[in-house]
Amino acid sequence: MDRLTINIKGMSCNHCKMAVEQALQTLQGVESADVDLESNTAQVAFDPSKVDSKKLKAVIAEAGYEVED
Ligand SMILES: [Cu+2]
Repeated sequence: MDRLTINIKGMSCNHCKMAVEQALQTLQGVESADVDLESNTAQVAFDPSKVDSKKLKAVIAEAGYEVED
């Protein structure tokens, strides 16, 4: 299991937190996704044989939030 911290712009409330976490959890291979609104980050645990960081970031962008590289 790999872990990745993703910096995200545009999250302001609990709804945003849930939207990002749910978007990540729809991806196959994502074991857990935890958003921290204070640091504007998502901590993701995932199986690197099923999903990669590109896909994780793409699904966040699709949910309407900006990923910082
Ligand atoms: Cu919000």
